[in-house]
Amino acid sequence: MKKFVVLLSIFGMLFGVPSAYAQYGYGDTVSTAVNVSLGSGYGTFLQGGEADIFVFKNNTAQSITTTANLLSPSDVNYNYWVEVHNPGGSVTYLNPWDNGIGGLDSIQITVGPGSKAYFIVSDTGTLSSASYSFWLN
Ligand SMILES: [Ca+2]
Ligand SMILES: [Ca+2]
Repeated sequence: MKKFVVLLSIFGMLFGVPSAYAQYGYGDTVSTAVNVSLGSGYGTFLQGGEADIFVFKNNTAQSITTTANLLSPSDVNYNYWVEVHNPGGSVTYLNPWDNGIGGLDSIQITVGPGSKAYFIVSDTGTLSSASYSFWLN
């Protein structure tokens, strides 16, 4: 556990990410998605049979453009897709480019006023004992 904290701290220093911990069993559904804000993120573990869902809510009157980033642990490939839920009820789906094992998968998105962007993180069949990181910048 101590090692994990140190690694996270180093990561935070490298990327300027204010990291926090998601909890097991947390963010498993759209209704319990973990809030993320611009310039912040999470370092956490993926467990078997669960999803980790993050959400960015644009509560302003302006469109907001941000880049989402998922850094897989060095020994596995995790992926995510984006669902932008618009106030009118429509949903836009986006898939970041997959950079494979240990890769950084990033995508720039624009979230309109009142829209919510959900980020659904999943494994590709293999879980790691190491943490992954997800953040917006
Ligand atoms: Ca979860
Ligand atoms: Ca990936």
